[in-house]
Formats: sequence, structure tokens, C-alpha cells
Amino acid sequence: MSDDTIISPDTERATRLPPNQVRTLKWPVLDASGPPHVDMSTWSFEVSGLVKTPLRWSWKEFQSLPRVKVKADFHCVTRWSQLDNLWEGVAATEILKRAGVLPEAKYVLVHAYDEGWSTNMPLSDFAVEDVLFADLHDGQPLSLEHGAPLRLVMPRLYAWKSAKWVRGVEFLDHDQAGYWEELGYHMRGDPWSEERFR
Ligand SMILES: Nc1nc2c(c(=O)[nH]1)N[C@H]1C(S)=C(S)[C@@H](COP(=O)(O)O)O[C@H]1N2
Ligand SMILES: [Mo]
Repeated sequence: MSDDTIISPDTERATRLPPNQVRTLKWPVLDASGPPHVDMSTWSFEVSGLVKTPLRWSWKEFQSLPRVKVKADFHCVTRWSQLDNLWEGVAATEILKRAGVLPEAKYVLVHAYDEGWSTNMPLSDFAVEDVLFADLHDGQPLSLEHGAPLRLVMPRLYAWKSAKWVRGVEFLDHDQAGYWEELGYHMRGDPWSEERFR
């Protein structure tokens, strides 16, 4: 692993597994309704809401952004954890820098290509250096079922916050419940304090 890899701080805890999690060696697939059809010729990533500069990138444009590598663990609320993932893609901080988030923005709503699916989190959880929009996992392109072409990775929150098939992020002054959050999942989802439901 090269030295420029960002190490997610939770991977350096003496106890790697959050409470009531079990380690898995085979990466499960979990989602509400399966992969959407994503057409790469019309794919775009949109940054909207409370920003100075709303942005929209095509796949080709998105590929030209500066890239990072992040080593991180992945904890699903259904109690499996997959340790030591190497993700590659574009850092959330890079997107924040380019869009110029306004001071009123306090929350993020992440939109995905599977119809009606979204997830929310505080901006303070999104704006940390180990959050990224990834297209590679352990050196391989993401598979469709794991979120290709691009997924969000939020290493410090439960895995349902790591939106697959992302199509954009919206910055808000209020916390707006996404798909699972509407159904009772936690607005934040910190695995270390077991913020599973609300
Ligand atoms: N767009 C989208 N992203 C999603 C979901 C979904 O239904 N749609 N499910 C979430 C849930 S509940 C989990 S646990 C993780 C699982 O990621 P994986 O299938 O790559 O393991 O994806 C999350 N991202
Ligand atoms: Mo999940």
C-alpha cells in the first residue's frame, strides 16, 4: 500500500469491530431494489442546494478530478463488518472545495439512480478526509451490485449511508430523511454508539 493512502481512523482502534458486529470475509450485497439501469453516455454527478457554484460532471469530466485512496472498514447495520477495504475515487472534501458550500449548509442528502432512494447525514460527518466517491475497490472496478459506476463511502457510519449508484449530493440547512431513515433508521448512524434506529 503506498504512503499516500488515507487511513480511516477507525481501522486503528484496538477493537476493530463496533458493538454487536461480526466479521465477514465475503462481501454481501444489500440494497432496497437491486441495481438500476445506468447509461454511461448520460450519467452525471450533480452538486446542488446551498453551494456557491452548483456543479454537474459527465463521467469523463468526473474521471479527470484529483483522486485519493482510502483504507477503511465497512459496517452494515445488519451486523456484518468487512475490514480493510481499499477504496479509490474522489474525496468528498474535493467536491466541497469545488462547489463552495455556504455557511447555512448543515446537512447532506445523497441521491442515487435507483428510483426514490436517498440517504442523509450531517455535513460534519461528510466533510472528513476518509469520505469518498469510489469507483474502485481493492484495485478492481466496482461491480454493478456494489454500486458501479460510482458509490459514496462513509467509513465512520453504518453502510447504508454509503449510497450506491450515486447521482449527486444536495446541501441543506435541515436534516431531510432518506429512504431507510424514513422507515425508521437513524438520521446519523454511528456504529460505535449503535445508532441503528430512531
Ligand atoms: N442507491 C442505494 N445505495 C445503497 C442501498 C440502496 O438500496 N440503494 N442500500 C444501502 C445498504 S442498506 C447497505 S448495507 C449498503 C450495502 O452495500 P453493498 O451491497 O456494497 O455491501 O449499501 C447501501 N447503499
Ligand atoms: Mo444495510
